[in-house]
Amino acid sequence: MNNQSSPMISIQLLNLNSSQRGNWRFRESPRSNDCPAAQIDWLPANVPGCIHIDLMQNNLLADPFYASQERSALWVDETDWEYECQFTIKSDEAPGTCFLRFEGLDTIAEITLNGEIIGNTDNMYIPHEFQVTSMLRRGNDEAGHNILHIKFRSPLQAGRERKAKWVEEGNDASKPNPLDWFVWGPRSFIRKAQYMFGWDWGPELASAGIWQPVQLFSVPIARLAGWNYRIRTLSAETAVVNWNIDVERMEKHETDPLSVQFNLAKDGDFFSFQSARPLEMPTEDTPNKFQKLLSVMTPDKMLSQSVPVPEGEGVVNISFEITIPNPELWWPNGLGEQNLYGLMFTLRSGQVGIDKSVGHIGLRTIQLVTKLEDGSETFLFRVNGKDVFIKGANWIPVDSFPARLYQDDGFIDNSAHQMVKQMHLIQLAKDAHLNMLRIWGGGLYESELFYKQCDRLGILVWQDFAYACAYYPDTGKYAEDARAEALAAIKRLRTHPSLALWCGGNENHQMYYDGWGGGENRPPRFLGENIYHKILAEAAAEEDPDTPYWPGSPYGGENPNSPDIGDRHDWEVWGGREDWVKYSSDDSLFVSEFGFASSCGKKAWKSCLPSDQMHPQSSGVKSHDKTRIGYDNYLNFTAIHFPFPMTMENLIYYTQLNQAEAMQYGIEHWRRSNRCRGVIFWQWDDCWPVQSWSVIDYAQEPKAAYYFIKRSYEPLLLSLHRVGNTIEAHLVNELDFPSHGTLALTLQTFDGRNMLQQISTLSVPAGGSQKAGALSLGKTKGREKEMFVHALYTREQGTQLEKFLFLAEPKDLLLPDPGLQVKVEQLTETRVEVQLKTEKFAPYIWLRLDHPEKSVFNKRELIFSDNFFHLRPLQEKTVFLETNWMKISAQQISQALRVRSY
Ligand code: BMA
Repeated sequence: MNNQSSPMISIQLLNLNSSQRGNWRFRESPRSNDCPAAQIDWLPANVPGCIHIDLMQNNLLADPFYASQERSALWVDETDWEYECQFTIKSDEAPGTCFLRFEGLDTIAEITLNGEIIGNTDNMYIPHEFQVTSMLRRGNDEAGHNILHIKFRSPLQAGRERKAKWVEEGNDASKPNPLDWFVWGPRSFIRKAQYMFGWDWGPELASAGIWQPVQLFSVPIARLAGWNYRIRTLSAETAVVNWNIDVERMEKHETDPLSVQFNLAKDGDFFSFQSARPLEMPTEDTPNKFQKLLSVMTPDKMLSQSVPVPEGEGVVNISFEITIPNPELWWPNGLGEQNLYGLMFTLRSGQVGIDKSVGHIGLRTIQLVTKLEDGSETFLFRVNGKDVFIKGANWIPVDSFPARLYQDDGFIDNSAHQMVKQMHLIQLAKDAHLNMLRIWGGGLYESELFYKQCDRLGILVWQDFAYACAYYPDTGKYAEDARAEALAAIKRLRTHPSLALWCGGNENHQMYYDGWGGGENRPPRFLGENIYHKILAEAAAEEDPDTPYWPGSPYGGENPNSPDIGDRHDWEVWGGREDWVKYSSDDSLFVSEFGFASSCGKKAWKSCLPSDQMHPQSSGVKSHDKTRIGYDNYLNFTAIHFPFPMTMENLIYYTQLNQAEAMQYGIEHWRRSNRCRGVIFWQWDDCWPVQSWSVIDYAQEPKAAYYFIKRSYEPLLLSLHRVGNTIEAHLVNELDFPSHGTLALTLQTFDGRNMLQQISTLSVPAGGSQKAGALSLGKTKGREKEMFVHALYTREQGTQLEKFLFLAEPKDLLLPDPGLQVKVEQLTETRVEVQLKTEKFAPYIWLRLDHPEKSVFNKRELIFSDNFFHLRPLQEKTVFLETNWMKISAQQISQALRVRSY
């Protein structure tokens, strides 16, 4: 939307966020006449924002992320809050029909404009729009003074009241169950991000507020109300695409002559942020940039069409077909290019543009195959007709306060900003060879930029609907609300080529089947079933029939977590108290969750702990472990393989190494199998500083597991595995062409003596996984603690892959002093290399920068090109540090660099 063509007939936007026209304040809500005086009276507020952020900024709440302060924030969620904004509209502003639009309100709110109630909202995930033309005051000075007021109910109290009412009304309900606080608590009754009520990696900060932008806009004649497309046929020669565009005509403009100009341009993916700054938000100016781009496009790269808008009341629909010659397909990361076509729609009244919308599409097909040709079960994603082994991660929201994503602090250069962080985290996923992120059902439907970044980088999105680990009321108004939410989410996200799957939610089927909290306490029926099997399934089939739908995760078979049908979550390891070596007996068709927890890095710890609490047994450290398994159990898992961590540094190092080994062990087991069609580990990121299953912590520091996973997700994987007294080497080739080369398998002592070596030549077909060699361990003769197995695969082209395997637990290895030498060299102003050389075996080399608090080294850009790796005797290795703009010097890096080898 913009007002550049003609202020009289085009859309006019009045931004009501704090940074613009809105003058916002908040207070504690006087509950009733008995309690007229609120404790906290009007104070300045942020919009977008939330109550916790506002209380912190007004020094009324200590940061709940810090030490154990989360516990003293509960009162905030037991309170009702009010927000108010005063703004002026001049006489000549906002002509035509006026709308007040809230992109996101969290959650149960009553909205009043100039004393009149304009609506009640009850869903955090969907935008709310109100026609307010006659309620607005216009005029210069006082006459144009408006007051917008929003009252938010305490989500905890409202949830409890709704639950009581549901039961009173005689509905099916959960029987009293010791786990009711989680599976049948207030969150089941409020359509608000479920993790905000507390999770096994997140604090209980339910919060409330105006978490996304607020806009007032006026539409004189008509507006673009939405667009969609369906690919009818896709071949090497042509793509036939059907378009649907909705135009909303305002009252008295039912017959105005209008048209939509449609432009589609190959390479027009201006959202690929090709600017001096790597990450740029689309701005009001974006359509102009697109226009410029169109003007230099050659006709063979551009398609244009002008389509008349039918007469009618309200929303009218235009549909037409376009044939794109020589289509360039969109592929997931690792399988080809992410070709995008840029789009622009211009709504015209006569010759004057009155509204514009820009976007992009990708040409691809996607299928979820659940039966193979021979009738056997599978769970397989097929993109453009090609089978894809999924290498994924589960995604949780990047902050406990999701409003932080939308706060406008001029964030382009601010690497700590949550939207930039989101973009960066997806880039790291691409770098680590991921091809899918599963947006887990206890979180959000993510920001627009999230999906654009996934489109651009080839990351398929498995989108859960927002239901997780609970029974949900699923009839009457709850059913209607579930449908409205599903339609809004589907209509917003369906145009993204990255969108691969709609899924009913997380672990709800499994919870009912397993009878969490005691099987005898199961409710009389599966509460929520109507949502997953009818409402969501129907909404997806109606509005996005080309994207597959799956009722839940895990799902399939009588036991929804069966290894033989559908997808499976492996929590026998960790949750079921099994150690990670148990992954080797899991022969699932598709593993959509599995993981092992570890400590966050030092930077994250420093952000939330006073220095006297920086030890593994401090109350602050323990309150940043939510894993619900017991802190001792968590550390004892690590102690199976690594020394028990007694210092903070060892807590970080050993728990992270243990997690890294766990993830490598599981991923490579499933990649070697010819049965499993994908792995999505738990979990990619964190929402606060915490010890969790994440592989990148809240401070954006990749853990050891990040580097291990990156190696295990390589398209050509060399994997070592011990079976009894034999070490097997496997090659898994996901490339489009066969791999030929030589494999050297060596048994060597840590001080460099070769005990045994086998060399073989190999040829692994495209898409194949095969056993490439084996080494019998007869020679170790009880000296397993002194030696290791090394595999080196040298491809015909000369590039090499290597892998190591220990024959004893890392904690028991008898390691000589490695004699590690380190040298730092300046390559360019923004690139420095660290050269490493070792005399004897150097395991688990950890590079980090220890630096003062406010140093430039805090920038997330400074990530080592490799880390947490082994060096065999006499091996040399170079690791890079590179930034895209910030100057770094070898001298600074040398001073800050700490190198540790186990
Ligand atoms: C699964 C997830 C999450 C949880 C994780 C770790 O159950 O779906 O609910 O955080 O495991 O326990």
